[in-house]
Amino acid sequence: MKNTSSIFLALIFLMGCQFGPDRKNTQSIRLNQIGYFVNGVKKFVVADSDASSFAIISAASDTVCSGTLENKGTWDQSGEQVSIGDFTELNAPGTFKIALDNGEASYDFVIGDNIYEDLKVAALKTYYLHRISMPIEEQYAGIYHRPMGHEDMARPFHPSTGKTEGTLDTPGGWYDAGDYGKYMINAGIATGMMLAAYEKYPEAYPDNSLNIPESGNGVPDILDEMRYEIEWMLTMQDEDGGVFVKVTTLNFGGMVMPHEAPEDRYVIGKSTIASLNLAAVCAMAARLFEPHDQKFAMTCLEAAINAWGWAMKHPEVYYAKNPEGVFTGAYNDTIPDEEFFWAAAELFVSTTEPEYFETIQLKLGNITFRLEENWRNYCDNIGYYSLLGNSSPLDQGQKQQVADGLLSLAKGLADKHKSIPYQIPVDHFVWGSNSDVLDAAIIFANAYEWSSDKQYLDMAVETFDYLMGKNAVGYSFVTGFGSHRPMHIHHRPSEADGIEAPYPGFVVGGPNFRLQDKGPLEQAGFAYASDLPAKAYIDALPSFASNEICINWNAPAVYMLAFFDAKRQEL
Ligand code: 9MR
Repeated sequence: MKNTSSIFLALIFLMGCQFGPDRKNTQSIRLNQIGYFVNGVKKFVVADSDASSFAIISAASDTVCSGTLENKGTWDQSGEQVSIGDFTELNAPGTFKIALDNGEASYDFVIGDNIYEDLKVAALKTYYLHRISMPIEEQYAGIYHRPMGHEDMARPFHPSTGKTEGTLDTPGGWYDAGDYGKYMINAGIATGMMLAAYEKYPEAYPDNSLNIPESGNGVPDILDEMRYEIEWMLTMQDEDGGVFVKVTTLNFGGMVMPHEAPEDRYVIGKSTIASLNLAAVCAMAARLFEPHDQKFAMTCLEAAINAWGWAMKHPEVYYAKNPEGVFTGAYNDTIPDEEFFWAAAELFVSTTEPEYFETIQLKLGNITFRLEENWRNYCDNIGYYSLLGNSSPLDQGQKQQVADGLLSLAKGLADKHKSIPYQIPVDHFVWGSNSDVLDAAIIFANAYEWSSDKQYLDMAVETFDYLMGKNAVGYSFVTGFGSHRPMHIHHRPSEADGIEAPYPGFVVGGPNFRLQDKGPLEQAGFAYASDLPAKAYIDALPSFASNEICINWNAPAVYMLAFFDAKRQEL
């Protein structure tokens, strides 16, 4: 990039002032639709365009800098010819747009030093909006207020729990997604990731930052929100320490508001992996709540130890598939290794007991990123982050082992990032792919924390740009944010509440080449514009496979927004 030169200005003049204010927005410029940090890396993609240079235009229509586009070739995942523009050197705050030499222009964006403040709050506030057993009040939720959803008292046990009679009081928690179920495994990874964000960046969501009912109680709001979920998780523990899998109806229900949805919800399944998720989260909660509420911290610790004990005695009780007659989310998993590692790591950090160290000691350097389905494949990464944290009892040499694994993983992802034309570390787009992209950004964030290597900070920023619009469909993938944003998410309350704009702050699933919803979409008269993997996204209500929202997809966004909040000064 170079600063505005006289040659460039002359060129603009000769081209008939094509960078003027009346140019049309174009979909070929894929930028972060919120904007860029003043001192941070600033890149955008231009797809399938004959442009070769760009200018950045200020709100006063001045050309403040310019540059040439770097051709990155064709991306097999999107079929596009991709160029990158880089205006990192522009470090003036303000509102701008990108103009190309072929007459195309971008949406407006900002350059600032706190660009994500509103998004940060909204991304975590979605969890309040999803609370199950209390009314969501206008003073906290504005136009999205609603009556209480489900009481979830005296819910019958499904035979898959091993119980043939009786009921369970299991109130509280968050709705999982576009459906009204609550699932232990997904609760585990979502809550665990946000507790990890809190442990690392405790200043990101202090008391009074969210305007939730508990704001002002002296406890950081993020902990209050996590507690609402954890208290539900605790109700799911059986007397013997084992943990039930989910509370749902037998089938997914219609597109109605929570308080209009049926109460015929069952407690379903009991498994090793559900128990280990509870153990991991409650072990984290034990140390993080300790300064605020010792009694609750002790309750959590006891629950974690009991759940661990049950899992050790029953290491292969799998919820491999839904039992007959149950059709809600399965979160089926038959490989408990990651969960054993994660739970043991958190229990070790919180208790320093050698028993837990035994499970993790041979795997200290083994962090991996088995892309797809964070709830199934890489919840153990949270354990690795905890082992690197300030409360970790590992000695320096052991920590170095963990860090070496992390840095070698990050280096592999960095190589990928450089080789993929969009400059992101992921080129595999399945159900919930946006969370995979964010989870890769978290790996960069942790690599930066450990190494202070600036390339990882830049890559974390660029990877987040993908979420906000630097992607192959040109959408900001977060409701309520960005110039071109999802409006028709697969989310029952957003559909049924009569309000045009969906709940704000939700990360949608994103491109998914498997198109599991193609049939229902076609029946409803919709069609994916493309089945190329990175373009397999549609902003349509029936698209549960690309346009749903989910608690485990917002959680990594919350983590990254806490990270950016803490690193603003370094950006
Ligand atoms: O996020 C889950 C994804 O990884 C699975 O491939 C998919 C199919 O099993 O299920 C997703 O989870 C859904 C859950 O089963 C029910 N609530 C909505 C979740 C998001 O779509």
